[in-house]
Amino acid sequence: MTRTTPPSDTELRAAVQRFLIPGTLDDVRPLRRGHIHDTFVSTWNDGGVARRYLHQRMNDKVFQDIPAVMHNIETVSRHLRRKMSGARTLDGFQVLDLVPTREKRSYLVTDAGPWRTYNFIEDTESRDHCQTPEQAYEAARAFGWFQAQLADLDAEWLRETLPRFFSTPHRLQQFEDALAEDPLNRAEACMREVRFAQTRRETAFVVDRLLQSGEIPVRTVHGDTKLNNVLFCCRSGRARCIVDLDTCMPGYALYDFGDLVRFTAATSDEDERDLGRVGTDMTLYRALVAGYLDGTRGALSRTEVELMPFAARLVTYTIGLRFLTDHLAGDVYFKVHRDGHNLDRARVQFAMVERMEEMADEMAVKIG
Ligand code: GN1
Ligand code: MG
Repeated sequence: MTRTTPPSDTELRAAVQRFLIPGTLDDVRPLRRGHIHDTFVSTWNDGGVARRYLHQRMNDKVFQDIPAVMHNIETVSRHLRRKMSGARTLDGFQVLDLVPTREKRSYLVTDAGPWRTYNFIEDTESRDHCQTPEQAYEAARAFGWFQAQLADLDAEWLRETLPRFFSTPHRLQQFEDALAEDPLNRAEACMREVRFAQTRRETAFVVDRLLQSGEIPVRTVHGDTKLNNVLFCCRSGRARCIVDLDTCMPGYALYDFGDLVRFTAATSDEDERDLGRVGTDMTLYRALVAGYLDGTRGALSRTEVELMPFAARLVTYTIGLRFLTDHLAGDVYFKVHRDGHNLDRARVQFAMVERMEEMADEMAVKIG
């Protein structure tokens, strides 16, 4: 079922009250974040104590198998919790808890859609922009740590909720299909971006070939390593929790690193209209490299380390392809808030790829 309109206030309040939360609901309001789900934060009064919760109405057009998504999240959380053996934290990191429904299920289905609820981790904050190299280092260390913890999780336990999600050749195919179909006749007005995508099509196959030949391993990855998917401790500034496990699936390690660079080291917003502002901050980039190498704790092979700068370019190109594809297809996947929003996003990604190509020497990772 496609749901493009936000839930009504009545639907929202009814849904959140079906979760097993003590006390009475005081307030619930939208939190504008992410391109896929609708997110809300609620405040409850439990005998004078105020507590907050995070709710999401999941997008079941994108994630057509919600039980599989929830299975993956529960499997990963259980794996991390087992490693904690009763402690509240592991290496200073916490696990985000799902709040069950009153029927003790991990998610709820109402006429307005499928819902899930998380505990809000107090004293933490998420950031849309990276302000310091320390933040970049911490975010990369956290995602590296997360990946290292999942190295001994049997990949067979995870379902591939979005088939070939990380495969650039697959994204290229989707782009070529959308271009051939061009349902809204948008292609003509974005030939510059189309050509940009086409002239780099060979890079799309590099990682898939290395995976097929076994030169780099398949690893379970987070899959959406935006800075705002890390919760930072308000007091120490240290990374405390990794959130958004929707795309946690078998992939290649450097997808996570590439996506980190794409978002966290970016000198502009993902949808900036002034392309002169677009680029990669090299100080933040170096902090990301250091944090990611520390977080993965020597688990990466020499080939993987060498590929880090290439991965940054590849993932940025791939996300650019996805935005451009969605623009051509009529904005059916990513939420848009203005005309041409997906095209703007694609332009930013491609401009960033160009900058990274120019800086390839500077971005190389020294193996020592
Ligand atoms: C989507 O909605 P959000 O921000 O969690 C997308 C990611 C993209 C990202 C680009 C399931 O993530 O793959 O990298 O937008 N998630 C899905 O900003 O497609
Ligand atoms: Mg996400």
